[in-house]
Amino acid sequence: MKEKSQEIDNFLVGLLHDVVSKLVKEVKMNKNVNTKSGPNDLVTNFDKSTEKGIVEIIKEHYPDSSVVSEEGFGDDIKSMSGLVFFVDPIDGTMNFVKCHDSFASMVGVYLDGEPFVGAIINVMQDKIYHGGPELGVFENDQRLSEPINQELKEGLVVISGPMVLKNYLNTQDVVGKSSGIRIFGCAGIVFEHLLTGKEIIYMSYLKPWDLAAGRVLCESLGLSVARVDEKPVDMLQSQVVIAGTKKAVSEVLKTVKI
Ligand code: 2AM
Ligand code: CA
Ligand code: CA
Ligand code: CA
Repeated sequence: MKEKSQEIDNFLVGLLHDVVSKLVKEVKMNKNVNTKSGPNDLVTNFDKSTEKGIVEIIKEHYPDSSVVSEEGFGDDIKSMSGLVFFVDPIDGTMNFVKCHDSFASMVGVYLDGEPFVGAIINVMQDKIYHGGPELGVFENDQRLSEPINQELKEGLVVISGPMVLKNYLNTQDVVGKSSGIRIFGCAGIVFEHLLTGKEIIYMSYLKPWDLAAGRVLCESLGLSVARVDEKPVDMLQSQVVIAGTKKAVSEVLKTVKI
């Protein structure tokens, strides 16, 4: 299985580098922007074209796999059996539209429901975070070491803006117990920050493609990924997730009120 995960890891690194070289050219171009569920939920022509390209290449290389993706080019799956690729072509679409640098492309791969390989590319910095439980986690070619298991009071937290503003699930108490809050509007960039120890908690409502790659990488590097209701994480559902150091995640689970 290690050989298979290494092969998929190499495949994802090549695929996301190709995506980046195109997106960097497109970031300053006029974008065709549409709304989805509301005025802050955007999709552009580049989200769609990027996803279409990624899904086609995955299907060409792994024809027996399933693909779950945000903008509708993937499959509708009911089970996690076999090889499942989760694709978020542009994570942080609002940032992309506003020409902020914090956006990413992400692919997370699961084998029979278990985290297998993940890759997140920070497009504007051309840094790719990739690996899996059998490989370890890398920033480009550099192996990352496990972040220090800090307590909540020792580190910064990231919690989605709307959740904190409404004190949803008592999240303002979580912020009060920490070193402070940062908000980036891009799940992939926050996962990058957890892997490199810049922040120690990420709490947000995440869809499967927002979570898939980050969960693989966090768990492969000794970080915890839990559901706020402490049920097992379900990759076929959206859920409120708390990711971060083991100590801080356990403190957040005791602080939130569900
Ligand atoms: P996206 O840019 O791929 O849609 C977690 O907050 C993730 O949710 C973000 O990385 C972003 O991914 C998405 N998101 C942020 N604001 C959103 C909104 N208002 N509606 C829907 N999805 C949103
Ligand atoms: Ca979106
Ligand atoms: Ca996303
Ligand atoms: Ca997206």
